[in-house]
Amino acid sequence: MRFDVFTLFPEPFNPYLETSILQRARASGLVEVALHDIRSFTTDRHHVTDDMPYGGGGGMVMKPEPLFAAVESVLGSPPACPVVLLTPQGRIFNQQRALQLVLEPRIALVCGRYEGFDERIREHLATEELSIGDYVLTGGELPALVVIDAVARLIPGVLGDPDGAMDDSHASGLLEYPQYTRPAEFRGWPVPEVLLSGDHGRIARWRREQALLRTRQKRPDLLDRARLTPKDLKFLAGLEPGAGEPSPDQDREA
Ligand code: JBB
Repeated sequence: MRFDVFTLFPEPFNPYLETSILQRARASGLVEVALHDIRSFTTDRHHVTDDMPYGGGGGMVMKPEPLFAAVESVLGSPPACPVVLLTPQGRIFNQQRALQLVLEPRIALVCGRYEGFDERIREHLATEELSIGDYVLTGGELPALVVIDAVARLIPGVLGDPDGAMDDSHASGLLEYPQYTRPAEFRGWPVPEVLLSGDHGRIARWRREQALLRTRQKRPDLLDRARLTPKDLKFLAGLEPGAGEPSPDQDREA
């Protein structure tokens, strides 16, 4: 699978792309990331990529010409692959969208800077807008890396373990159960006895119940869409009423 990234700042991508899983995936040819510097597609003497907004007001706007030239010269016109604009105006990226995007052989990721995009970029170049969450960022580069990372992990063979991706919390729809490693007691804090019991049936049941409990506690919104067995439902139904404490940032899901 190939990602074509369009950015004014290609350099900061490399350190992360050269790390661990992504590096191995690229070395084995499962993932290809091509970085394209939008500035190199300017045609004016000063390589300008932004300009003042029509109608006045503060901030600078990303000019359309260099970006259209970059995307069209790399992907053709019109591009045959999804052209994803990373922007706070996009739908929130999630595991479900990652599972759909991994089916594409090629994806273009467009990273903005300044205070916004000329609207014609949204209307006539992007096929989709994605956000990674509700906070203010300096540019679309970190969101693009997030999308690359989440999607690349889903390509068969990228993770060592063939069904490793299915173990991840968002794949199952529940949060992870608590995990421990040695020592069995640290500063007087013991590992739960069940995990030392060697009783694999009991351990599996405990882990599932812990995953259900903490999902209800921390992210009750996820329970609606989790695939739950009749046994899971019975377990949840037997709990004291009242879901999780509302946490300060739990203005999720309206
Ligand atoms: C940036 C992603 C875009 O599309 C917008 C917008 C607003 C402010 C800045 C930018 C371009 S840089 S930050 C996160 C892209 O509304």
